[in-house]
Amino acid sequence: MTLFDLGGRRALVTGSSGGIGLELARGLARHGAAVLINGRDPGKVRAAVQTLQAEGHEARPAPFDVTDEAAVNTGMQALLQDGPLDILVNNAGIQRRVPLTDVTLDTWDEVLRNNLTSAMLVSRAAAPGMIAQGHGKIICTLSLMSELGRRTTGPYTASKGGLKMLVKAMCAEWAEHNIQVNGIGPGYFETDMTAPLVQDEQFSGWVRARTPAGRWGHPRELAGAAVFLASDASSFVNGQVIYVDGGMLAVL
Ligand code: GCO
Ligand code: CA
Repeated sequence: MTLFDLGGRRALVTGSSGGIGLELARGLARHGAAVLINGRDPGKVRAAVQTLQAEGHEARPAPFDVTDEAAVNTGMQALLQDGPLDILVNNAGIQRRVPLTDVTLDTWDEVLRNNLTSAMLVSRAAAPGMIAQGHGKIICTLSLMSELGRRTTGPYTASKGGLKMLVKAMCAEWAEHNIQVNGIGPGYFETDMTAPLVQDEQFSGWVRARTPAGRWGHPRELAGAAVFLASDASSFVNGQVIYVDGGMLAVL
């Protein structure tokens, strides 16, 4: 039994029917966790579960809309029938690139609900069970935009900055119950969310030049930080962020 062993642990990863979320779920499952796959689209959730099961992992569907309070409470009550969660990864998020002078209130609300409010709703539902069992792990997917702004990403940047502070707020209230709450901050990774940027040769070239590692990250390179923060190896790490960005935030 290594420090990183997640055998016997149940992990919910929100927004995990694809992209970074699916890679995080795969990483936790590879270290023994039983993973619950979440997304708004039941079909995509089922497909992701089948993919992970075909790889020999323990995966089950938990489709519900993390932006809708009633859906979260219903969905969480259903999965909590089988007992408290050991691990929650608040990964769900969207990107809407628009100059702040053009942003509509609907778009602003949509981004904040998906990226920030969802984490509060799901964590608020998961925490009582974690408190009762005397342990829990909550991990939030942050971003470079938890630290730095970039033109046309105002709503997303504000949401990811807020999410970093929600990590610290949850740490403040739940650390005494042996719940560790931390963040993972991805740099530029090739996913559906960043596809338009990867295909833009000028932007992609900028990312490669601005990243000390000289390349885009691969989503599988995020799993290690998630396994560390989900395991006993991080039992005294709380309110922190691990940036997985090829050095981008460290170097001008
Ligand atoms: C953008 C990208 C970034 C990445 C990621 C970086 O428009 O610059 O979408 O926001 O998605 O969040 O950490
Ligand atoms: Ca348990």
